[in-house]
Amino acid sequence: MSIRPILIHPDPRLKKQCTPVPEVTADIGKLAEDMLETMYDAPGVGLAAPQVGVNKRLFVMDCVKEDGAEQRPMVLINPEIITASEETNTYEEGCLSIPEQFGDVTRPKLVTMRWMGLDGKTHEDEFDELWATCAQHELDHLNGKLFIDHLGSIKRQMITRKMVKLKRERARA
Ligand code: K2U
Ligand code: ZN
Repeated sequence: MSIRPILIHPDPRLKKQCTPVPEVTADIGKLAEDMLETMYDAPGVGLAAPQVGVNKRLFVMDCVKEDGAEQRPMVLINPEIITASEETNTYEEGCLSIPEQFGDVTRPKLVTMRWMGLDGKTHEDEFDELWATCAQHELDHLNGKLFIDHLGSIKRQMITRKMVKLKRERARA
């Protein structure tokens, strides 16, 4: 397992539409394993493949329940939303590719998703609360969309300017 570098916005690789995964190979398994290790190290509750520079349609997540229930790492390949509730939830989102910046994003409170698992089989499950927010946030990543794209243009531009400055400082370090 290895921890991979996480791309920081602005980066064209974070804006690309990702390509479907035709089959689960050993490389996909290794990528998923590395993504989980990278996510836990960050730390985060989700991570999408384009965030580690791989424009394929898969993400990982592990939104441990507040009651501290056991960890449930999930790998979702070629995920799609099949139903979404009318009812919405607003959550102050962040992103590992946009460090220390936050903004309120409103999304459907409940989503039912279908995906291919590492077992190559089709899975379906309903997600609520943080899991629903996280799954939609990660699916946005696979479509080249960031949470700041749901914010007003002034706040989006302010955050982007801060990230440009951060990347310039990191390059000098
Ligand atoms: O895709 C990512 O950058 C991972 C995000 C996923 C996420 C964003 C907003 C809301 C839920 C999930 C990171 O996990 S951000 C860190 C974090 C940690 C705990 C709770 C929420 C966000
Ligand atoms: Zn993100």
